[in-house]
Parts: sequence; C-alpha cells; structure tokens
Amino acid sequence: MRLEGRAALITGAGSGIGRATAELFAAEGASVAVLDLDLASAGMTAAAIVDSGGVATPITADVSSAEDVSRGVELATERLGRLDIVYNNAGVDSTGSVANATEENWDRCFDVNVKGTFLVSRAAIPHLDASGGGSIVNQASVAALVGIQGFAAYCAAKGAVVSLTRSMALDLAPMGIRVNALCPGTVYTPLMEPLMLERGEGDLQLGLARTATKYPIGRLGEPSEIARAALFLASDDASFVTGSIFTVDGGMTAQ
Ligand code: 1HS
Repeated sequence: MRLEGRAALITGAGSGIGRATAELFAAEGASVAVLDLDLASAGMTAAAIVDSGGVATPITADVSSAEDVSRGVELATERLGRLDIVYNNAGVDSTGSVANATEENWDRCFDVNVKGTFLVSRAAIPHLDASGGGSIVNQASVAALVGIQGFAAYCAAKGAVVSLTRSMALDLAPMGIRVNALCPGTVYTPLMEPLMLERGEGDLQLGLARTATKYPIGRLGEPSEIARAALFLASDDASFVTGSIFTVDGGMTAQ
C-alpha cells in the first residue's frame, strides 16, 4: 500500500500504460482521477478500479486545451479531496520523417506530448503544493534518447519532455514536488499500431516481430512493467529522486 491516502491524476488512462498504472496505483491505496480524451474509455478504467474495491473517477479532457485541463484538474482535485501525484502519460505518435511528416501531425504531436505536459503540470502545481508537495511523472520515451526512423516528430517531442522534466525538477524542488521522466521502450498499445503497421509493411505481427529484434531482452514491454516503474517514481521509495530520466526499455538504449 505504497500510495495509501494519496490522490493521483493520470492522463491518457483510458487504455494501455495509463490504464495499467491507474489500476496499480489504486491497488496500492491511491484514489485515482482517470483522465482521457475518450470518456467511455476513462469510465471503463474507473469501473474496473471500483469493481476491485478501489476509488476512481473518470474525467474527459483534451490535455492540449488549457480550458479542458483547468476544468479537469479542478474537478479531479474536488472529487478526490486533494492531489499528490500527476502522471503525464497522455500522448500521440506521429509517423513520418521530416521529409514527409505533415504540419498537422507535427503540431498535434507537440500539442499533446509537450504542451499537454506543461498545461497539466501548471494546473496541478497549486494543488500539489497545498498537499505539502508530491510527485510528477512525465511520460517520455526511448525515442527521446535515440533516433528512430520514420518517427521524427515523436522523437523531437519526447526529447522536449526530457528537457522540460529537468527544468521542472529544479523549479519545483523548493515546493517539495519531485519531477521525473519515464522512458519506456515499445509496449504494444493502441498508440503504437501505426508505427507497427508501417514497420511491418501492413503486417502488424511482422512489425511487432521486427521491433522486438531491437530489444536485447528479446521482447517488447508490458504495460504493467511500465506501471511498476511509475509507481516507484510516484511513491516515497523515490524520495531522493528528482530530475531523473528513467529508462524502462529492455536494454534498447544500452546498445
Ligand atoms: C512508444 C514508445 O515511446 C517507444 S518509441 C518506439 C521505439 S521502437 O519501436 O523503435 O523500438
């Protein structure tokens, strides 16, 4: 029960890593605000937590909208009674090189992955401060640390999240708010399907198999494996950890 009595807000929690993390945080005693663009998906995550005896509330919000974020963070804090943890997990991919990426996809990738992290963190800080401090976990990626063919905007955006995390850690340390970045390797979630299909030339299983060869551990990750790393950074087990760039990647970036 490493998060007993804590209140956590997780973005993009309607599926994949966000859902796995919401369920794990709740199992560890946290009450959880499940934010997602898709309210039905957020509701499914929250229902699964409640059915397991946990506390969760679904909220719909587009993290790239300042108005949506302000409303969503206020609603989350009001419903949970406090705020101690934020996991900026919501993200979108953007396949393509700079030669063929569209301006629309480039902008959306930065609006969600980078601006969304900024907007949610900015809205949450007063509430984390009111709780006496807390933990912000920003979802970066191995794509922040190594180049990936056909993934230009995503690599650039996740690189920005790493730099933003370091600056946030320095700015928020005096408030007792720790800020760390998680850099997951590939976990097969809806976010990854476009890249896997492109990598497999239309064959999803071939794309997944080709991707697994990039991982010394011999396989892709599971959402629960990323969730456990997020739990560590969110909990007091990481009380002396801030500004860190935490890879969870099966050795992919060690090569
Ligand atoms: C989606 C996650 O941030 C990993 S980025 C893709 C890395 S790989 O598929 O080229 O190994």
